[in-house]
Order: sequence, then C-alpha cells, then structure tokens
Amino acid sequence: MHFLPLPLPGTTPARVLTIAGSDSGGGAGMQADMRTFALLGVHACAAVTAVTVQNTVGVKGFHTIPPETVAAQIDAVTSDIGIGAAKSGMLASAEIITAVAATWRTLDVPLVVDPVCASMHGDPLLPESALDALRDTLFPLATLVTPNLHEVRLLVGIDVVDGDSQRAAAKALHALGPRWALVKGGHLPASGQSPDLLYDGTEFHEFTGPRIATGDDHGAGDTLAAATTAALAHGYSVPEALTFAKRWVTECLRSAYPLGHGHGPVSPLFRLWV
Ligand code: PXL
Repeated sequence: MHFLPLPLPGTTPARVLTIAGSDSGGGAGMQADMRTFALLGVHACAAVTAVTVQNTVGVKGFHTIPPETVAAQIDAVTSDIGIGAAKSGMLASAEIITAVAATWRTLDVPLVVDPVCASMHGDPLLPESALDALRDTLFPLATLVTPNLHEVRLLVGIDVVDGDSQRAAAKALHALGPRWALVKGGHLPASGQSPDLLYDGTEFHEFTGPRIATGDDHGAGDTLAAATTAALAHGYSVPEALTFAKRWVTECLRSAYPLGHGHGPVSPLFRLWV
C-alpha cells in the first residue's frame, strides 16, 4: 500500500491534534491515536478529555478533565504549533462537548468527529444526556463524522441492517450539519466485506475492504479516524483520506495481537517492517 509522505529527519512534519480520552490499557482512545500518528510520520498534539481506568477486559470507570482545561489545551497548541487537522474521540460529558465546540468556532481547522459513546464491551463513555450537545453544537462544526452502527442508532435512531438503511442513516447524519457523514459498516451482518458509506449531501461514496475476522480489534474506529486526520493534514480530500485510512486500518487489523485476558488492539507496528 502507499503511505503518507515521511518528513526528512530534522524537518517539521505535518501537525495534528487529538481531543480524546486516555486508555490505561493502551488499546484505544488517545493511545491508539498517538500510535497511529507516530507511525504515519505526523507530529501529534493531544488535548486529554478524560482518564479511563481500563484494561483489555473492560472500562472500570473514568475521571473527566475540567472543560476549561480541555479548551485551554486546544488553545495552547492551535495558537502556537499550527494544526493541519484534528480529531475528537471520547468527549465524556456535555460540558466538554460544549467547550470544544465554543473553541472550534474560533478556528479554521478540519475536524473529524468520531462520536465515541461506549467501549467495545458496552461500557458507557458518554452519558446519553450529552447526545444533544454532540448533535447540536459539535456536528455542525465537523468536517467529517464517523459513527459506528451503535452510535448511529443512538444519534439518529436508525437501525442499519442493509444498504438502504445505511444510506438513510448517512442522510440523517448529514442533516445534522457535518460537511461529510460516514456510516461505518464493520458491524453489518457478515458479508465478508466491511462497507463504509460516505455522504456529502449529494453523492454517496463507498469504501470497502475485506472483513478481517479477529477478536483483537480494540481501537479500530479510533485508528480509522486518526489515519483520516493525518491524511487531511497532508492536504488530501475527505474521500482520498478515507481511501487511505480504510487500507491502513485493514492492515492494522491484520496485524492485531492478543493482549491480556480480553480484546487485544489493532496494530500499526507492521509499518516498522515495510
Ligand atoms: O474505541 C473507542 C474508545 C475511545 N476512547 C477511549 C476508549 C475507547 C474504547 O474503549 O476507551 C478512551
């Protein structure tokens, strides 16, 4: 596969920002983002929103960062470092969502919103009462939103089971205001493929890849959104960035490894060998 251009030693790479929660088990969240960014050769800044207490078996709880501290982290890096693109993941509370949105209104930086609501074990990472803030304040500022099928159900009340319902969900998500909406098909009834559908208000684009049968897929959604963000920071269009990110996450799924007693992470470490 082709990779993003690598910076020469000593030159400043493309810069990205992740606004996300920390996963103490190192599988998902900010740790998955930072790993992805490092192996794609971009400089990653990080605004932490929450500290989760988790391992490969589940999330035991989390502690949220004060909203004004989240906003201050974003201000600090965007005013100094020059961010080419950013992504948000676990935002943990309505107050943090509102603070991120208020800050983002003053910026002109592409934002990928991965609307993380729960862990793969079903542990909540965002209270349902915060969904309004996500839909009303952050989605209209997003360049791209990337929900999985569980998040689609929570956000627009559509059960995606086939191509028709996937198209209806993409339209409903786009109506909430993002420039592009992606409905990830990784959890669709098995077809051997994993079809993701992108909609810009006019046209649909489909991104397919083989479905990789592994229980070690912790951090797959984070990795897709992070790789998309890195490609956007290099000036790719949204469809180009997703084409790249889909191939990247497929390779990361092929390289996923077992860890602990639960679900291991998808892994970009294959990049060290090619
Ligand atoms: O994969 C979604 C996700 C994002 N962020 C954090 C997480 C998880 C899933 O567990 O823990 C912090």
